This record gives sequence, C-alpha cells and structure tokens, in this order.
Amino acid sequence: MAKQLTEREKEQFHQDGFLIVPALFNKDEMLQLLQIAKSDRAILEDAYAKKDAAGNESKLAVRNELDHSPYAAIVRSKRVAGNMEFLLQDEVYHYHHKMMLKEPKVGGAWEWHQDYGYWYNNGCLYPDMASCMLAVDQATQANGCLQVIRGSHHMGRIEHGKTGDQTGADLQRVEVALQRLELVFCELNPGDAVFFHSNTLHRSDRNGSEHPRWSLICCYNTRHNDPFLPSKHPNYHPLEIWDEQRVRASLGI
Ligand SMILES: O=C(O)CCC(=O)C(=O)O
Repeated sequence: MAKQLTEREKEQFHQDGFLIVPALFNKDEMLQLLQIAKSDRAILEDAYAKKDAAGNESKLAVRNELDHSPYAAIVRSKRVAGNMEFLLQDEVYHYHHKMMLKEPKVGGAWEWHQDYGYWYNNGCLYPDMASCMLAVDQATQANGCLQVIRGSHHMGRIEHGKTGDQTGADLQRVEVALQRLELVFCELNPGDAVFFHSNTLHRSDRNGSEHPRWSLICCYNTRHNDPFLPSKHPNYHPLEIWDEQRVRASLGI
C-alpha cells in the first residue's frame, strides 16, 4: 500500500513549509534505484556543473520530460505525486526532475534560495509548487544534506541575485530569518523523503566527506498555476499517476 500522508502531516507541511517522510520508499526499492542510477551513463553524460559562491562544483542532471526510466516512474508514483496533490490541494503536473550528484570531497554547496526565486521568472503566478527530495544515498550533515528554515515560506518571495553560477536569496533577509526561525538539517536515510514548498528557504553545504550524496528531486506545479511565459520547464499537461505495482515493476522488483 502506498504511504498516504495524513491531514495532520498536511497541516505540518503548511505550517513548516516542509515535511520529512521516513521510508517513503523501502530499502529494496532504493537499493535498486541506487544501482540503476550509479550505472546510468546517460545521467553522468547529461549532468552539468554549477559553481557555488566559493567556486566548488555540484552536478545535476535535469529532465523536463518523462521517459520510461525508473526516475520517471517515481515522479509518477502515488507516493510522491499523489501525496503532492494532497499537500498542494490541486492536480499537479511534472515540472521537472533532477538527479543531484554531490560527489565526495568535490561536491559544492547550494546557496540559500527559494525555488520560487527561480520559478517566478518562468511566469508562475503563484508559489503553489513544491518538490520532493528523495534520498538515494544517505544524506548527513557531513556529506551536505539539505537544510531548510522552518516556516520561511511564510515570508513570501524574496529578491534573488547571482551567486557563483547559482541564484541566491537576499542574504540580509536570510540572516534575519536565521535569527528568528529554526534551521533544520534534513538528515535522510535512503528512501526517506522531504517534501518542501517552493518558497521555503533552503541550501546545502559542500560535501567534504568520503561519501557521495545523490538525491532525486521531483518538482511539481499545480494545474491552476499554468505559467504565462514560455520557459525550459513545461506548461500544464496531465500527469498519469501510477500505482505501486507499476512503479515497482519499473524498478525491476
Ligand atoms: O541538492 C541540494 O542540496 C539542494 C538542491 C536545491 O536546492 C534545489 O534543487 O533547489
């Protein structure tokens, strides 16, 4: 049975701007995904680097379309997309998904930002969008796990500017937010997930450890928020949501 989030969890998501869901995918499923991803040449070939403010590079492979891959099956899964509809209270569609490749010792930081800091410029009228980060490797403070500021999505959209190759949030506001709100390190085991609102301030440190930190981030927009500008990410198109059996079959289980 797919894990179905509860009303209480939905309330928590709207209160905090994020929700950590332990074991959204089980050990076998994540082991399969890990093996598939790490031997997937296309990911390595397509991944491109983004420099942080200190010049360290983190790689990511972004997909704007859904193919027949297991990553696409996860994007379509009830556990991710179905729960996302429950949290955002509307039909959702696939905005994009990306494998984040934070390699041992070299993987750079992601600077403080809101995803809506980027997506606003793509003609999305409302911040009614969110992402689900699924831990493929274990994510710890040592290998640069995701950090979020609890409740920061209530601040609304913050000005963003260039920092390294990335777009970062106005640091004066981030500083004050950090004085007033709680900083949370999202340490995750493989298969754990964090759903986070597009206005939630988040970042991650460089990976100074010996351990890789790969994660799959599935990003969704809502049907009522169809962008009014063209961008590299798609407009509304219906998303077929798959049951567990179909998702597991696509993982080869
Ligand atoms: O992978 C990470 O640590 C952060 C990624 C991120 O901030 C994003 O994709 O918006």
